[in-house]
Amino acid sequence: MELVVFSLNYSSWSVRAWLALDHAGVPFQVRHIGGFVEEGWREKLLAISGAARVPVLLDGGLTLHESLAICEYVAERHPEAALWPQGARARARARAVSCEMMSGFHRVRQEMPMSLRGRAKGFAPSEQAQGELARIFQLWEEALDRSGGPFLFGAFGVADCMYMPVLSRLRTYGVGAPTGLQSYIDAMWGQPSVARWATLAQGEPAIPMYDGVLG
Ligand SMILES: N[C@@H](CCC(=O)N[C@@H](CS)C(=O)NCC(=O)O)C(=O)O
Repeated sequence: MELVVFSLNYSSWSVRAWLALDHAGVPFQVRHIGGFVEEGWREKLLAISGAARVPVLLDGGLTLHESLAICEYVAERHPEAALWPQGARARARARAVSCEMMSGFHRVRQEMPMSLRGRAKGFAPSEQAQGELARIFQLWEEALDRSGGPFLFGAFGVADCMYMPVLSRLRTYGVGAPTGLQSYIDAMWGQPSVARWATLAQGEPAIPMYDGVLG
C-alpha cells in the first residue's frame, strides 16, 4: 500500500490520512510528489488521480483520493483499530465534526497554513478566523464532555486525525486555546502516531514558499 503526499510538514490533508494509516498499524510506503515546487508535479499527480490533489491511497487496483474517504477505508479494513467510536450516535457525531473540518474553517486554513515545525512571528488571527477557532474549541469541548476524553470520542480516531493539523497550527502561530482543552492538546501531542509524524515532519525538505508566510 502507498500513500502519495506532498509533504508531511506542510500538507495537512496528507497528514490526516497518514495518521489513520499509522494508527491502524497498516504497512504502507509514503510516495512524495513535490507539489508546487517539483518540475511537472501536477502532471505526475494527474497521472495517478484525476482529482489532482493529495493524499492519494494506492492499494492494489484501488486508487483513492480524499482524506476522509481514505480514513473511512482504513477504518473499514481495520475495525480492530476502532477509528470510529462504538454506538451509532457517537459515530454520527464523529462523522459530523469530521465533515465540518473537511468543508469549513476556510479562514483558519488560509491565514494559518500548516507547518508542523514552523513558528510564526507576530501573528494575529482575523476576526473571522477567531470566530472559526471559537467554533472548533466549542466542538472539541462538547465532544470531550460527552466522551470523557482523552480524545474527542474516547479513543484516538478519525475525528482526532481530522483536527490534528489544527492543533499544529495553534502551536505554529502561537494561538492559545481555552484552559479546559489543555489535557486534550497534551494527549494529542503525546499520542504515538502523532509523535511519529512529528519526527518525520522534522526531516521533510524545506519549501521556502510556504515558510515565507510565517513571517
Ligand atoms: N478535500 C481534499 C483536499 C486535498 C487538497 O486540497 N490537498 C492539497 C495539498 S494539502 C492539494 O493537493 N493541492 C493541490 C492543488 O491545489 O493544486 C482531501 O481531503 O483530500
